[in-house]
Amino acid sequence: MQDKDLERLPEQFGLVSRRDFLKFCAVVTAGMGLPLGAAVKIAEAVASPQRPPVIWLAGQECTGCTETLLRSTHPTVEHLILDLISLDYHETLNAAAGRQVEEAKSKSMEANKGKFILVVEGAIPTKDGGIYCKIGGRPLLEIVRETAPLAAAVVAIGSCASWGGIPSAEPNPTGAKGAQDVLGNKVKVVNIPGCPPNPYNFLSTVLYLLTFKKVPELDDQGRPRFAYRRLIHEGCERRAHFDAGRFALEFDDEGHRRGWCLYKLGCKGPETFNNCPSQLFGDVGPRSWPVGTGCPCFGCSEKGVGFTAPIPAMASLERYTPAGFPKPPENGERLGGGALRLTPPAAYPPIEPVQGHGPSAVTVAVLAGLGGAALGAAAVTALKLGPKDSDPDQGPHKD
Ligand code: FSX
Ligand code: SF4
Ligand code: F3S
Repeated sequence: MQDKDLERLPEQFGLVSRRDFLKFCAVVTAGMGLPLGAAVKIAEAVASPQRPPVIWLAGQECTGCTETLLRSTHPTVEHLILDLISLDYHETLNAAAGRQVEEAKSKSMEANKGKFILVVEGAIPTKDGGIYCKIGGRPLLEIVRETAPLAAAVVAIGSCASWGGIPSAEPNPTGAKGAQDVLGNKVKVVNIPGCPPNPYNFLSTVLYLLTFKKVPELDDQGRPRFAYRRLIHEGCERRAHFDAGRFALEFDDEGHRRGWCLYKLGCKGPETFNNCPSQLFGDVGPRSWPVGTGCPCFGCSEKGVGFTAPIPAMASLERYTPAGFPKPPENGERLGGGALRLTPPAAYPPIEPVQGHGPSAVTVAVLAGLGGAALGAAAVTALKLGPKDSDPDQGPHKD
């Protein structure tokens, strides 16, 4: 970065110094896979006196998405967010309330038609005309459908807004859906799933929108590729234990205390796309993410996994990494050499050792009959000889 680049920028970005802000921009730039020179472009876009207006709508949610932005530090994401955008409407953060704030929203939408960013937080109930979530007496469904076409970009923050999240879990009594589902194909929504999502993924997306005036490259679920292109399992610090067959089998057992792989406790890292292992949470250093603290990933950001798959269920190992292979082959064949290998190398034992099926009850009965034993005794024998539960704790790599 040249000195002349620095001189073009203000010394302070709100409460954040120029030096800290540029460092932050360099990290964000690298995280998005952009060349380092883009950091200055981002900083310039943020320094622009024209702060883009943001309308932030909230539906069925726990406000964790807003909280995650407000609780970050180094540099304080909330200051950056609040300094670089003009937050014209946010039900949790607005000082005003009621009719006054609804009027302010209408005015901002009118004055900034085609220029504002619409952020949707929370799911949108669609059953019975959307009456299960009303703002200012009107269903959120109606408000989202009326606001989105006027926006320059629509960002769904959190799993609820991206694909329904918790409110859409079975039996989904309110018909909760994500923003893209209720808007159809006319409006493209950028999804930042996670419950809550990582604030840096949101901030990076906003910075990209502001700097390049277009949405970042998205995957087939509308997620920015820079944040969701890899499975958690690919970057997990416990991956070596998975490969070597070392698993925690119970919370607080020896394997758990030693930091072994959480797959057998239901970790959904092998089927969840997100950058949690590298982006981390809360700016408090290494291991500050669910698996790092000993808690299996439950797939909070992945549609069809989080709030859907049973928490103790073992994850499917059949996902493909999109790195180099955006989609698996149509015919269901396995991908070739470049595909991610989710199962351990052949040198190690398989995750679930192949078991013999054991003798069938009929075979045992015949054998028992031949030996002159009664059929009841044969059934008892069959139970004793039946397939054993695998006992992974006895694996060859237990030390
Ligand atoms: Fe959902 Fe966000 Fe989870 Fe909560 O608002 S993604 S329930 S963290 O807060 O929408
Ligand atoms: Fe990490 Fe979970 Fe994969 Fe184990 S299964 S390596 S804990 S992501
Ligand atoms: Fe969610 Fe799993 Fe990351 S539970 S926060 S996607 S580690």
